[in-house]
Amino acid sequence: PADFNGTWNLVRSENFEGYMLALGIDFATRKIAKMLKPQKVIKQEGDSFTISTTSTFRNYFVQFKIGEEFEEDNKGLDNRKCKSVVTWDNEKLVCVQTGEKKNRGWTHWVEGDELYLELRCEGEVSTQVFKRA
Ligand code: RET
Repeated sequence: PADFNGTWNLVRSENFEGYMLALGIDFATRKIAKMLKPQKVIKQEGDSFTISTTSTFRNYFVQFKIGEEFEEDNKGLDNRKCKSVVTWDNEKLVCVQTGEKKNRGWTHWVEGDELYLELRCEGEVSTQVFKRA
C-alpha cells in the first residue's frame, strides 16, 4: 500500500468554505479556518494510523486501524459524534463517517510528493493538497 508517513504542509485547497458550511461551522470560525495553512503529521504502522492536523488556530487528532469502526468526536470541528471506519480502496484511504450528516467522509491519497485529502459532507466536496515538508 501507499506510504503516507511524514509531515505534510497545505499548499492549496478548494471549496473548504462549502465543506465547513455543510458542517454548520459558524461564520467567525470559517473566516479564520479558511486562512489557515494546516500541517499534517501522519504515522502509519501497517494498518494503524495516527493523523494530526495542526494549525495556529486549532488542532485535530485522529487514530484508527483499517477496518475497525471507531467513535469520532470531531472536537473543534463541528463537535458532532459519528461512527467512522477507514478502509483501503486500492492505494486510497477511504473513511465513512456515519452520523447526523449524510454522505460524510474523506479520502486520502498520495501522488508523487503530494498528499490529497478529499472532504465530503452532504452535497459538498472540498479538496486539499499538501506537500512533503
Ligand atoms: C481546522 C481548523 C478549525 C476549523 C476546521 C478545521 C478542519 C479540520 C479538518 C480536519 C480533517 C482531518 C482529517 C484527518 C484524517 O485523516 C483546520 C482544524 C473545520 C477538516 C480528515
